[in-house]
Amino acid sequence: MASKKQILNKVKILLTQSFDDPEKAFKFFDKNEDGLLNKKELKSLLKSAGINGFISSVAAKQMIKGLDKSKDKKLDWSEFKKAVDSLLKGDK
Ligand SMILES: [Ca+2]
Repeated sequence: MASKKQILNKVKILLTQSFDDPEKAFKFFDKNEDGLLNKKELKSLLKSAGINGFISSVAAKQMIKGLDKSKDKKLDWSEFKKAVDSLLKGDK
């Protein structure tokens, strides 16, 4: 099973190589344009990063659990940005 570090590294590669900035990535994966990334949208982000099937589902759940400060089971831009900022800085 892919470790959290490997998953985050794949997400980092996707964000830095496929998008000019994290906000564009956020908007791209926010398919229903409600300004939030739900589990399904996050899963498609993970799939684009090369994380498939069962793992993408588990990882999406974990990411929401860890990052969703407002407890609405979705990530808003500030929650997403905070995660991306620390990811790009290489923080744990
Ligand atoms: Ca959305």
